[in-house]
Amino acid sequence: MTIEDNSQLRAEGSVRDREIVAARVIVTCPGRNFVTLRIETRSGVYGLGDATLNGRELAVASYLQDHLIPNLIGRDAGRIEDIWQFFYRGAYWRRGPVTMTAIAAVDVALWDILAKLAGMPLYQMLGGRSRDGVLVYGHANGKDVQETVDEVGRYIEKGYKAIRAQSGVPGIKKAYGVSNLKNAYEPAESELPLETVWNTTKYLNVVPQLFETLRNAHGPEIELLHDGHHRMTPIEAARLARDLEPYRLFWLEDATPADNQQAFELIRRHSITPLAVGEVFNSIWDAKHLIQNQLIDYIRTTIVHAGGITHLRRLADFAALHQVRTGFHGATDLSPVCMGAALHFDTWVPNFGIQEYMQHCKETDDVFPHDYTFREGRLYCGEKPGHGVDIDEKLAAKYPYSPKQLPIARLEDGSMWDW
Ligand code: KDG
Ligand code: MG
Repeated sequence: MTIEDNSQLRAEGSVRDREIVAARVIVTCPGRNFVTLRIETRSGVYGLGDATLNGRELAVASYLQDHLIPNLIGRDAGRIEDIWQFFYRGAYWRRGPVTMTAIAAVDVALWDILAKLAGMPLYQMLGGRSRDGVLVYGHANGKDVQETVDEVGRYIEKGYKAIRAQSGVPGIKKAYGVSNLKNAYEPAESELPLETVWNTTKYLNVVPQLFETLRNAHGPEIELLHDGHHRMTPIEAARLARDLEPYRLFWLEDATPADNQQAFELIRRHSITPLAVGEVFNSIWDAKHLIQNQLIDYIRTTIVHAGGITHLRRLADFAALHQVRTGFHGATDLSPVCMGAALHFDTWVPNFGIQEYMQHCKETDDVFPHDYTFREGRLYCGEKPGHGVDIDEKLAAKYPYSPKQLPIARLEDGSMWDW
């Protein structure tokens, strides 16, 4: 047999090994709901993708089960780009959070398979390390300014170098980002949406006070972040961004809804506080004007909600051309599978900014064994082939789905507002 014959046989063998023979959706609730896609190849090597869309989990599960999985069987798992294009470009109905979350789950599972077959950690497949560890920010909150300041102190003691601070607001019963007990903040807490009441004037009176007290208490070095969670109008957001300038925030997030990307021009005109947005975006088109016009400094869109690694890579490269850095969403409603994939991406991406890190509860960590670790304010992805996150299906089966939706917000006169 010639060398050519031999390599032809090897290539055919690899394609046979990579053939997708099965795929299934696993829905579980170890502390909160998660949807996971598992794709298996003829070789027995399998990959996992996160498909969790908070409060809309079963819509994505159905999109996968009823529409994508039947198209996957028999395909070559190594044709990641073509499969992505098949599901995105091939579908007449494009984009939207449900579609793009389902495509992301497929894409991440395929990257996981490819890296496992290559025997390499995923970051290596993307182009290798750009950094040793990934700077993360934790979540501190309290019922008032002093409690929040104390909580930030506790995060500093735990080694965090960047901390998001959210405080309760006098006159608002349930301010965004503030937990009831000492547990991590978990907004999807009831089967039908909890109705909360919002007042921007009251909020705007507290936030500058919070950051003045934080800087006085904890000094100039710690990186401080804040999430406006889409509540302000553009001119209110501009005012807050300007009021916060003396306290040098790392970023002000979701200052105003970005459905109209031009809205950020007004904030930019008035302030030099860095801006972050995009956790609810699901494609590069949601961010095009914002990035091209340098209206933001950080793009929050992450792997699970925007078409996976294949699409995020394009978004990050486009952002790099305009000095916009990544700052991936990493709340607890994104599963450890998403976190694992995100950390490999963060380890590679040249224009990395920061990664959000809200720790999962023990039940979640037990269902999703993973090899990423936290040390001195940074997360480190592991060296196992793939993205390094697995699922214990027997344990997952002990936590049945529990329907929960995110809250809604109304103004004091009853009008609907952005939550
Ligand atoms: O599902 C919604 C949460 O992920 C979101 O409210 C968390 O805004 C958030 C953040 O910045 O983590
Ligand atoms: Mg946010």
